[in-house]
Amino acid sequence: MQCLENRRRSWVVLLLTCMLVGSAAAVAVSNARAALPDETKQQMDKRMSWWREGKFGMFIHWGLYAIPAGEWKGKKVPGIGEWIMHRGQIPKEEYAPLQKQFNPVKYDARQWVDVAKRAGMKYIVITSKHHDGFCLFDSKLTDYDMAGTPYGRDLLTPLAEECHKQEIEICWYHSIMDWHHPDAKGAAFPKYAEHMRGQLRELLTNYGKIGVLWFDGEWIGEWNEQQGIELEKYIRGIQPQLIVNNRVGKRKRSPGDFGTPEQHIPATGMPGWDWETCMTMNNTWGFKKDDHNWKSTADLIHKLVDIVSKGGNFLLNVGPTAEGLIPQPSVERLGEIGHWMDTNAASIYGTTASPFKRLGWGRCTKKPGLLYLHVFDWPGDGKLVVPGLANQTKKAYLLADAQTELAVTCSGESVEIAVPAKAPDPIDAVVVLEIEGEPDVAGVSTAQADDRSISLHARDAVPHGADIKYEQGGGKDNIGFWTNPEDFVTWVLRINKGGEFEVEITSACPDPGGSEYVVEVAGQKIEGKVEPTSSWTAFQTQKIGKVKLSEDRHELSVKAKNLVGEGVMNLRSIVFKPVN
Ligand code: FHN
Repeated sequence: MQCLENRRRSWVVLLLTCMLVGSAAAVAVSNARAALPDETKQQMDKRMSWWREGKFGMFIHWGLYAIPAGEWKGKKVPGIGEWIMHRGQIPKEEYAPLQKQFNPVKYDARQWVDVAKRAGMKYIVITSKHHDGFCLFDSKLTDYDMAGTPYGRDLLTPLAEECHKQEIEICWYHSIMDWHHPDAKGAAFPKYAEHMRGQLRELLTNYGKIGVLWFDGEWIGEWNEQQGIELEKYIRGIQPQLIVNNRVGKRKRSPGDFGTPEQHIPATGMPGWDWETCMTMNNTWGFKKDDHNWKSTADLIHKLVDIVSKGGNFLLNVGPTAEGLIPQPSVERLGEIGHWMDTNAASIYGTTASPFKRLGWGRCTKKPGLLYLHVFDWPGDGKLVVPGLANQTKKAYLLADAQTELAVTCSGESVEIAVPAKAPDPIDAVVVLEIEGEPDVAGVSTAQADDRSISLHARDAVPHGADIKYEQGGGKDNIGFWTNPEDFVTWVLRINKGGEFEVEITSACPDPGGSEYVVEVAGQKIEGKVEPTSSWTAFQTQKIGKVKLSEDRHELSVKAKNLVGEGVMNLRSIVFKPVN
């Protein structure tokens, strides 16, 4: 069954081809990481395959900071638990003796790996050394490690052994910044860098195959991109299959294999490159006894699905106690996520990003010939509407009940799936839609309202360029980071009732404003100049001209003619209001 008429489809295919060729070219230019000198794309794809397939990992922040657990000398220390030495302004000579108290007698690596595996996590990233410089392993290069604790044993060895046994990838977090080592700042830094390379050699030699080296603390002035490139080369010389995050450098597209947005999900993902959102389950990475602000299981599942639907991985954190226990609220949530994964793992592992810009009721992930429709808001009328899908559809069914086919019909340019009255899963029920060929989504950003007006919103736009992107939160809900006048943005709109329209633009731009731009649609151009407002979040609406639109699909572009100041503008929306 197919909903979109052939004529429209061929036009859409032509339009999309132009856009994809254009954007692919842009992506190819702007997203290519500095390829490793001796690695082809095929080799990198093979090296990244388990990580791209696995999607979901456990982050573990554990160390001496779990002992004070957010309190020092009877006073609560604000902020994230693993930063207590810094936030509490605790001198090294007062903090280091915590080593003599660290005795995680309840640590059970097998139980930790069981918890991760139960949740459906495919890899574990643990802090081998955080900013405080304390090593969770037995290092020959320092006494500030586990050998000097009452526990006396390397904590990473049993975890690595259990991960290898249970076929979970074991990965190391390692902080470049080090508050303890005497050479880790200023002119002595090269000496520290040599020490760090030595410890990385220990971590990549003594524990078997390692999946990822997850660097952090790269922001210090003593560290630069060239050092990152050299360090990446050094560690790959020890374990060539290693995957490395982009904090080996300065959190850019390279060096490193993947981007690391932290505590947030990029609104449109990070098209064209691998990326992983890392996130706490409460508000702290390292254990704090008074942080009970746990995210709900539903929220965590929605975050996992949202991330995967945008092409990313989810690294979800646990902060074990000083005794070696993963907090019970974390264990409970991970068990509930695992229960959801028992039914729905196929819609997560090995999937790729959604072909849809936005779905009002949820998200979509995909595999060849399969769309996994993640329904967060179950339709009350029993009709699940999939907008603008031009593919021939084969059949639909609940992932939880593949034996029962669901009726699929056309409704305008949308596919409608008849679903049960009650959601099979209150958090995220997955409907599978089998389609012919690659997803061919009409790419219509927005349709005409009943009053014939059309509102083009930033979240539905297609940004073109390395920096321009949709941003939200903190008063922003707009196309932003428009710092390169070569970058531009497009929408695709569908006009069912043609005519003449007045065009209004809503934007924000602090003084001086003044960048000039061109709005082009249906062969007509409107030139405009950005009016300054009081800030990047102080939006105002301006009438900028009139256009005539026929009943068809149209692509609209907004391009800068020049750049005055830091950015062209923050663009929130373009609205077409019918004239008379
Ligand atoms: O400063 C660290 C912080 O303690 C934590 O480890 C996070 C996790 O990604 N990384 C740094 C902040 O970006």
